[in-house]
Amino acid sequence: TLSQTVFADKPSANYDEAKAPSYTLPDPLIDNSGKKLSDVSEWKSRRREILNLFEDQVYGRIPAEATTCDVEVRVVEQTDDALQGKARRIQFEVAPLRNGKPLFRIGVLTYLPLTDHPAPCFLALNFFGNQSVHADPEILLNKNWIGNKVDGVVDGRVTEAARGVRSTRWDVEEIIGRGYGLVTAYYGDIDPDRHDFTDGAHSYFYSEGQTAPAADEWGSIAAWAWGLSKIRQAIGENPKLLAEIDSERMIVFGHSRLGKTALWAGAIDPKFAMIISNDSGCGGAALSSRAFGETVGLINRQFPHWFCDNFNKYNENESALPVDQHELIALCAPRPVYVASAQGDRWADPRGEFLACLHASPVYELLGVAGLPADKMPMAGTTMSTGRLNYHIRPGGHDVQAFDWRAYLTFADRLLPERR
Ligand code: GTR
Repeated sequence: TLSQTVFADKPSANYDEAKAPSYTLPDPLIDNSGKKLSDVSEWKSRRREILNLFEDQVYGRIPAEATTCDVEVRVVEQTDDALQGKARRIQFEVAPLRNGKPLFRIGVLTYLPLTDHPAPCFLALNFFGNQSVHADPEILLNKNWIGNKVDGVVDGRVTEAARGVRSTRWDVEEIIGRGYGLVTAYYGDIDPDRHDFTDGAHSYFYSEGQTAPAADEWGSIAAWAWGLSKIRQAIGENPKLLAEIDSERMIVFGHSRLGKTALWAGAIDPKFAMIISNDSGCGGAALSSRAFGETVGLINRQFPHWFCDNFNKYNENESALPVDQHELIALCAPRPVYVASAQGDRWADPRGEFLACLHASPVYELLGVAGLPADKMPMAGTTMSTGRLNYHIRPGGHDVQAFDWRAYLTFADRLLPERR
């Protein structure tokens, strides 16, 4: 399956702390000219510099036309009697527009608590289609190509047997019971996860004659992050959805490659109120400089379409990186960010994920809020109860489990802004 077995320790990687290279991280509070920031008013322009570096060197720039395009919403299905009468379900489509015409459609599934006010929501992409999230027979089956292997996906197409195949990763009842909604879409509706730039979001925004993104233009992670932002935009502009979903209290969440995506979505879209990265690893929350577990070279060779081509410059050459992933977390400041690891997921470098939070903390402090409330890795299975940056490592493997969801819900209870 996509979880433990395939992505456990891989022999080609280093797992020995003693063999991790020594490195000096770029300081988020020293600007490109070498000047140390002395005042919070200087953060805005420093943030722009860091964002530019990530755009040019890591994830790639999203074309301006894609960033600014309008979106259309089409509600497809709705009931107040979902999940044995405990939830409202709304299924809708979001279409980016050009000249008023839909380019393609992203299918969105929403479960909401039966409250009388718009609910704060987790917005998350999924790996296997919306029907994988819950066994609910009314979820529309995904019709697009799915490359990941799972029960019920036959020759890249979803069948009835693919209902609920990843329900253990989505604690829908717990989320609803605690007063939150879940908004989810299949990442392949935005861009199929394969090394092919003739399809998906990229293909709609090429300039005349262009067939692939330039070296500093968006890879698939940036496309997925853009899709998350478009879904948020669509909700924020639609009166019907706004009555159900509190668009100012949307938490962007993702696991693994989609955890990398959630962090980048938080960086490019300041309207996400909170950001959660579950086992995101290399190119997500883990420091690239440590070259522990999955490295820049390993990820670029296995997934040449995820990042922009410029990122290849740092294959086996991490010391040349002008940014590292603690600065990705810093781009989200002062918004709350939760980073989670799993003990059995050494491929994702749990210590590197912890250290990225630690080294993002000074930016939170400059902005006048508490960052990570620890300077040593916490014990496995424990959570933190203060700070706007939180981290845990739980026992078990590369996965999303009930422990993770409970920690995220408690974090959201504590730190989401008050309802307006
Ligand atoms: C792996 C990849 C990881 C992680 C994982 C996943 O193959 O090496 O970076 O993204 O896929 O998304 O499950």
